[in-house]
Amino acid sequence: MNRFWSLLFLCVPVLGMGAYLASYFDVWPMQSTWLPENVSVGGRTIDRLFNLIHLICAVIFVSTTTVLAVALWIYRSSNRQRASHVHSNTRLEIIWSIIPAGILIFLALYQYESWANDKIRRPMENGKPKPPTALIIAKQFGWEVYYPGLDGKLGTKDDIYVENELYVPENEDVVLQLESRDVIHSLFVPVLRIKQDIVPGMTHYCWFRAENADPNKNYEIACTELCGRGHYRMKGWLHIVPREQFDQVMLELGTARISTKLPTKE
Ligand SMILES: [Cu+2]
Repeated sequence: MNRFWSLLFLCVPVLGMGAYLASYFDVWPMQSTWLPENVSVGGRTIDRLFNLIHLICAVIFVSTTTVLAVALWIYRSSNRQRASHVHSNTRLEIIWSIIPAGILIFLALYQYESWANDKIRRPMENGKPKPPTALIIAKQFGWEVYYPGLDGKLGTKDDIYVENELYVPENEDVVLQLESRDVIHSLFVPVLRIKQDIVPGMTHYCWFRAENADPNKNYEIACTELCGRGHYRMKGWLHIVPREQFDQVMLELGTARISTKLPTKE
């Protein structure tokens, strides 16, 4: 019976590793459970970081649970060995403090550039921060999307307004201005590896450069902040299209503009 428990503990790293590898290599029964498709330049770095952190966790997880299973096997009660009580081991404590600290410091430095590019260094245009391609106002429960009209400026009368449909040009730096009408929401676009909280009263910016996207596909935009009863249906669609198509869509939306009966930005 004692062996049963050691083997049961050994199942944890074995099954855990099996699931991890099957998911990573897209093998049955874990197909399509790894990361969703990525269509952003910055997303490549984020995926690399994610995979690295996952690998470090996997190594630590497998080694600690294997040691546990082996200890259970060797020191099972039928061996009738008396347990020896050990009080503190300074060298061990120093080792298990230094290794995690080293890993954390390494990760902090390794991700530095990616964080700076995604959160701090906003794309520039003619020496100035690039103006937003669209303003997104989150509300219970949807996304109001505003594009600058012909004057190229947001917050003016000719703004183009659509609900839950975000069009962006491919292979260009895109800046989004994010605001909220009511409570805290969070813009999540899995294929762009973007997630940004939106706090009422604050203006946030996020940016990305989309590549290798399918112009005929609708990519999901979700809210990842539990923002009320209708949170589950707070969904929008991202369309990544070539520049000419983007201009065409803007022209069509501008012509069919219905902003007179819709709220303009206050
Ligand atoms: Cu929300």
